[in-house]
Amino acid sequence: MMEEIVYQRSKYLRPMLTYYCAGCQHGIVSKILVELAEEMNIVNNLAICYGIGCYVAGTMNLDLDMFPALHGRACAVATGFKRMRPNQLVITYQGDGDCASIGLGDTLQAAARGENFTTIMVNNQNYGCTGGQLAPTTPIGMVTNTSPYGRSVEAQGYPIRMAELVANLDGCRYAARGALTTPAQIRQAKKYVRRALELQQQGHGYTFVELLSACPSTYKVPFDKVKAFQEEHVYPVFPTGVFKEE
Ligand SMILES: Cc1ncc(C[n+]2csc(CCOP(=O)(O)OP(=O)(O)O)c2C)c(N)n1
Repeated sequence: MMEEIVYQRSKYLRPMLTYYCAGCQHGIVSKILVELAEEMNIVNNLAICYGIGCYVAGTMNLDLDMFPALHGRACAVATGFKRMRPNQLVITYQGDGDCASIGLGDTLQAAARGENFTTIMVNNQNYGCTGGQLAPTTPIGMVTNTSPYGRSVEAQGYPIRMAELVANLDGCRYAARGALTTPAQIRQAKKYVRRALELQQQGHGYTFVELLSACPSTYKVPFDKVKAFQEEHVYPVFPTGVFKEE
């Protein structure tokens, strides 16, 4: 009987173990990136500037051109890179701690300047790689290592919704938020990243895609409760969709 191959791992995803925790969705973003790089035929013209977080180890899984920035500085580094190489497609790959906390100024200024690159911010609602501390994106009530009684408005204030915030800036042409748990969410998230890259190809200014990842190691719930946890605590705070397209 002939076997029909219906799916193959992208050759740009290295055949090696991942360093991500079980259930982490950074790896799904890796898959989206290599698939889009192949499908859009941009492998030789793509440069990914990554910040500091769990995803630093994950970069080893990708056979794409990548370079690091200091924690929070990816949008500043990518600005210089893109201005020197305007024909190259540039992505900053950042966590919510990297992009929305220490790097918030860099992100908003790049968006306001209308820099022509794409930021992918993976929002796992905490600082994952340093052990699960509270981030600007931690929902009210969520327990982290630095909010053991749950985030409270009195102590830590409100979470920041980055996609909506960036969408308010004139230099931002595209802002969307996707999720990565169900196959339908993953397909939609890939469409958001593709659209951002297409707009960048057309020279349309700053494009931003926030992707909601689970962080089972720090959620402190069993794996089979992660989806329910996201539905109860994460999606109500961070609605998915396109917030700006110009
Ligand atoms: C200037 C500086 N401050 C602090 C750190 C420590 N640090 C490393 S990663 C990180 C947070 C990463 O969180 P996030 O960007 O959300 O990525 P995640 O690990 O959750 O994917 C911090 C605070 C650092 N490396 N450099």
